[in-house]
Amino acid sequence: MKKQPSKSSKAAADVQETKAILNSMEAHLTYSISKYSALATTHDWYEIAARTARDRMAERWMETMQTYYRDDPKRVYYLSLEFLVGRTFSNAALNLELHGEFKQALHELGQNIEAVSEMEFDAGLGNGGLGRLAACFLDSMATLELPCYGYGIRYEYGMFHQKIEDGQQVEHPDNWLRYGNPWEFPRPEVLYPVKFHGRVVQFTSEDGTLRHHWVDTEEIMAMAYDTPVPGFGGKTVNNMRLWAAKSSRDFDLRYFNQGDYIQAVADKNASENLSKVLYPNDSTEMGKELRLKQQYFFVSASLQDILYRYKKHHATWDELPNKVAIQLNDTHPAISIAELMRLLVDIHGLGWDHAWNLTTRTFSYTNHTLMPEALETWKVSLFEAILPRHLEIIYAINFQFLRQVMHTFPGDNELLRRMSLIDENGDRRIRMAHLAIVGSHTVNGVAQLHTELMKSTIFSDFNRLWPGKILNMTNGITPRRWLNQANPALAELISANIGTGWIRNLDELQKLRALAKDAAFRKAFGAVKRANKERLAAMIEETLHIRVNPDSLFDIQIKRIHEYKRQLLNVLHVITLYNRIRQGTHPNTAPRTVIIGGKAAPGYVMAKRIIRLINNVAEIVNNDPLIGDRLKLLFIPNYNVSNAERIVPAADLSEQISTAGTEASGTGNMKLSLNGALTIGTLDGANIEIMEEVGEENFFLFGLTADEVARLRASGYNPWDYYHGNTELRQVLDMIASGYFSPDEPDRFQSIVDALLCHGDHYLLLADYASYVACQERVDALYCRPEEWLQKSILNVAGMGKFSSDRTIRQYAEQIWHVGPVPVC
Ligand code: 26V
Repeated sequence: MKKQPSKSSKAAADVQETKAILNSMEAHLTYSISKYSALATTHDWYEIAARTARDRMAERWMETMQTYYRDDPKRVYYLSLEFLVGRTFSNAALNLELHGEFKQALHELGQNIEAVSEMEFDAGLGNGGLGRLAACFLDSMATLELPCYGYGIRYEYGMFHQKIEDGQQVEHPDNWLRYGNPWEFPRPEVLYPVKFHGRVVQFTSEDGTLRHHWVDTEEIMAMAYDTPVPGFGGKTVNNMRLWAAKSSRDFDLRYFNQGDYIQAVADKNASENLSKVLYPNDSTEMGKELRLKQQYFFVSASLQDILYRYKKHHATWDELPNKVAIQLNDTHPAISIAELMRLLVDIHGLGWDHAWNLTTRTFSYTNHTLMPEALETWKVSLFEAILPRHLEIIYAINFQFLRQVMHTFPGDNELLRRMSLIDENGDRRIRMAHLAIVGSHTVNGVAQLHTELMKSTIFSDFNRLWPGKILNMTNGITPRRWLNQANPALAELISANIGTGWIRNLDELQKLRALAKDAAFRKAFGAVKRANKERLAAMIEETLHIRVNPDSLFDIQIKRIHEYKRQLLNVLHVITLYNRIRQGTHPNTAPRTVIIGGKAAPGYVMAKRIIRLINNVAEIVNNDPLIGDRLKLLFIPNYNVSNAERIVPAADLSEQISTAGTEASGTGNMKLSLNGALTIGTLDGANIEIMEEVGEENFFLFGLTADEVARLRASGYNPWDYYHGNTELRQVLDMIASGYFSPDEPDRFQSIVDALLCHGDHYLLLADYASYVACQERVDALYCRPEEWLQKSILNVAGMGKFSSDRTIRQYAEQIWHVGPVPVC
């Protein structure tokens, strides 16, 4: 094992820098907080440290913006309803390569950097994978020096705070701005009006063309809040611009002069509700008016801002696609396509065909799910009431599009019905995915399998019409947050052995392959994992008052709770182990700690029931004297980005067990493997590519393939066959149904068993059960051979180079956006 001093070595703080940081912090104590240090709370110290870090980004941020303004490169706008950023302080300090200095300066002030960092509220402005991906992308775009902007909504309340009461999820509001947010810069002067409702009047202009006016509208103002996004090394600092709704009443004195002052102020609050809360749903479309208004609100403000910036440099619109690339993060911002058409045609007077040409060369769209129930549609009637002009524009786009389909595939009315932007079955609905595809030049999936399935199933007609339009961009994660920040001890060990190049170029982790054979390295690697497990055990003891054994196998499933992700299959395995231990049929293998974390959408009854089942099973298992330390089951409440940073580094086993063909990519799978967990997984999403990279021998594969799933479903799947054919499975299901885990209410979980046995087991848990349990036996056996386990664990880390979001973003930049780095000088 080589030892080599590393630049990022957190121990070696630069004395000069430390002094400067110390001075800034003392100045902020006086001038920002105005307290004597004896009175300053830990939260005050956080505020002081954050402002000091922010000051260090400000100059580069301004220089970055100035460079973009001066050079006018093609810019990328990432439009997303969600940015799941988490905490910023440690990330900023690390990306500025000043973490050691902050730690030392805080130490000299009598503060501990970890305790100070913990004061920060997560910016939980997202549900799960899609929102976190957007945050990883911002980090990579800045690190790669790309001229990119994130646009979204500044929700006053982010993802709800999950508490577990009586085993059940209870949602509490996430008032994350309660103590202010030192990272954001309000821009009260960056303000755009956004219209809703009203009606459309047609008129003929002087040159004889038919024009449209959208009149009698209600207006809400969008105000910008900017947050700096530092790349690693801190040279480029990009901007994330989030919009907050402000009442237009504030800007229009007439309302206050008309007499009903109280009503005027009350109305003002109503319009400001628009950016109040994030919709905590990521599975089923709910078609709510407020959600549609949120989408249009942020789309309209963002497009006005983008066009304003374009206009500063250009007299005509012809260069728009050469200067502006807009990425639609799922269909949530897809109304952009109709809005850009409206702005170009109605406001700026371009002809329809010209505007359509510019629009379709500007947009590209990422799909994140194949689940039919998550594909967005809007009732035509609702849409018409809120955005009447956009509905007309969508009809016009559809008319032209269907004419093209008809021309290419004459006489196929069924095809027209399937491809139309309007679903005419039942209540008429607008298919936002179809609008996004038709209005974009490129569409992408987020993992190879997902992209292939998009092409062969949900979007097969579009793939036939426009072969080559659908590309794959396999997801990635930022190694800055998910290794350098979350797992400082492992980052340190890796840097000491292969240098720090991996932070920018994750492929360098390959160099660890040789070290997997090095006993001394393995020992050091094992010690890091062990320390991370102790840290997590301490957190668990503090929050759940349960003591777990850090020597046990930490078996971890952290993600949103959803039937397709099959947390229930995990529970079936836990109960199987429980029975085996009690019956004395479990070989005397490694003790296990099964940890599950995740939020259920508040209205998703089955997901909430599964959480309750996990907690009820945990109650029985954890308190059974026959089980002792051999098995523990824990549900970690309020899984979020900062909890993930604690949990991920401590994992031995990563559960990626979705029904093949359902998980578009997964990114938690990447985070866990990057931190040395071995994966037990199906051939689904990015698991397939992870297995290719780390080697089949270092991956626990089980279950049906996506093809087999499709065939089994088509041939008439009968869950009862598996129930009758497997004694252990039958015992497990009977226990759940009989109330073994809910003695106070024996039929509490009947509906869960019914979903499996009587309602078709849509996600084929029973079909995969035997294969899963057998695979878990292989996991157990390997865990009892620690040297081999460690070797495979190291090989997992070594194989993760591909899954850096830097690679993903480079592919988007080259193949979709056609932009290159713009170094800031
Ligand atoms: C859908 C909906 C539906 C209606 C209401 C609000 C709402 C909000 C978000 C979503 C998106 C669900 C799609 C999603 O999060 N997909 C995940 O994307 C990850 C990043 O590409 C990917 O790794 C996960 O596999 C995929 O489930």
